[in-house]
Amino acid sequence: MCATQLEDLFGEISDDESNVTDNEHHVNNSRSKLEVYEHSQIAGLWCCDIAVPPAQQALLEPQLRRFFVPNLGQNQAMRFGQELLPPSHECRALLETATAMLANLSSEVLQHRDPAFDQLIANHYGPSEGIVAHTDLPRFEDGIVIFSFLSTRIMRFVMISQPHTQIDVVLRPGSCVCLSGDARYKWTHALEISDDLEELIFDKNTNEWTQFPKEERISITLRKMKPNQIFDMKENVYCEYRFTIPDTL
Ligand SMILES: O=C(O)CCC(=O)C(=O)O
Repeated sequence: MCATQLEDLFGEISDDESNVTDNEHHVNNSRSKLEVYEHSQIAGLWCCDIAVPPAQQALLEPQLRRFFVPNLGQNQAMRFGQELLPPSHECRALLETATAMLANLSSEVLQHRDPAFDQLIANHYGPSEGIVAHTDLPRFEDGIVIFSFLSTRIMRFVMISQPHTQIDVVLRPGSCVCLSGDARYKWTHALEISDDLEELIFDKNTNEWTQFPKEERISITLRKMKPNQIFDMKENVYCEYRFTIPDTL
């Protein structure tokens, strides 16, 4: 997809690099004009701070909300196959952006896989909800893309071989991360589960800590199943680990 196509879908995409620190590995993804960089401390974690501009977030919100029935406690939805999202302009753009994130990865296989994604998980979080530390299941290929919507939350990455090495990554609405290689296999990721209604976030631009209210959040995670995976829906692996307090990290 070329820049003009993405701009047709998302409107003008800013090239402003003022929010960027020097030690991040930057790629100005020429295919998409998305400003994508590799996290300076977590190899294979590719970040895009403005993956979905605010106007598109507003258009997507009602479409994403249809995944959930909060009154019935249904806060997670899975989709498999070719039609992961509603067939709208905005959802098509979201999938195109996710595919463009794969273009940053060094593996040509991942860059060109087709379909790029055939599995989706939509998660809805209340302020005290989160997800315990985990790596995604081996049944999924490398190259996992997570979009964040509605509010800012911290995703904590912990290096499995050195559990004291913990890195907090700020996920703002409209941002997107792609987990590959080390980030996918050698680090766990988690969102804090606690009754605290605020989170402390370090702002790398001002070098100051800021308190953010924890609010409702929606995430969309896109993955590709490995071949020949028999997925037993009754197994419901994800629901087992959601919203429970982990013993230890
Ligand atoms: O909601 C998120 O941002 C992360 C979701 C996730 O890690 C998962 O569903 O496995």
